[in-house]
Amino acid sequence: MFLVVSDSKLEKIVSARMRLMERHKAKVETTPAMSDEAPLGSGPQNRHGMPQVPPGQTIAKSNWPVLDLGLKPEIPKEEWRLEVGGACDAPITLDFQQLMELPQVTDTSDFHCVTTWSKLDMEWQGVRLADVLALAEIQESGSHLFCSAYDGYTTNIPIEEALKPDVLLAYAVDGEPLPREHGGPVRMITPQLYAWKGSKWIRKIEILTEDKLGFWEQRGYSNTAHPWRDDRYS
Ligand SMILES: Nc1nc2c(c(=O)[nH]1)N[C@H]1C(S)=C(S)[C@@H](COP(=O)(O)O)O[C@H]1N2
Ligand SMILES: [Mo]
Repeated sequence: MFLVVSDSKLEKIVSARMRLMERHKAKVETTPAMSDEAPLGSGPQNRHGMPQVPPGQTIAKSNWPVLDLGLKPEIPKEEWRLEVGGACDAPITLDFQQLMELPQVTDTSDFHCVTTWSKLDMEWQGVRLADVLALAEIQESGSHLFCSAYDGYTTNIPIEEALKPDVLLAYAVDGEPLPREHGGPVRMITPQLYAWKGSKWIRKIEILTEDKLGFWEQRGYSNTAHPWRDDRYS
């Protein structure tokens, strides 16, 4: 069940993002190169005395912005499924109950949106993606993940990023079930990469033997997406 966004709405969202991308490129051209001693860290303990937020980001203080393609699929948690397949020996489909039977973690991390806001110290509850990938028994040749969501969104990351311990399939934040507008019942988070790499309403993870670009990556967003390197667009 993939939803489809209306073309005009999608076009508006994409063109706003494209204008932001052009603005950023213009700014970078007139700015001296930034040094790259930044840690790839998440959570306060990993900021290593660096500024609180990566270059070009500002802290979203009170509310948590909602960013997506405009559809907010409503998936009762009883109906939510995550398929994991592709280059693995034990493809699986997990339901919510099965997700809850895996080792549970609570982890505090930061959330950086490429549109320049960050939320700090978010307390997530979920399951490490690494544990789910281990269950699926990734083959040696598996090098990238291609994630798809119930709203039709897609995004890709290399396995090395996917295995980082703060990459979660999250179902609760700050002690509350993850609200639908933020990707509930279950979303992925990638605290060490810009937040677009984490699918809300995650539905499917394909393990690939070569990289394949997702929605924003096809539209000029950086494939690597490291916030501390101001690595926004390719
Ligand atoms: N399924 C889906 N996941 C998505 C998106 C989307 O449009 N659809 N947008 C991404 C972007 S650009 C960001 S910044 C974060 C925003 O998450 P939030 O709305 O909970 O703040 O979700 C990411 N994951
Ligand atoms: Mo974003």
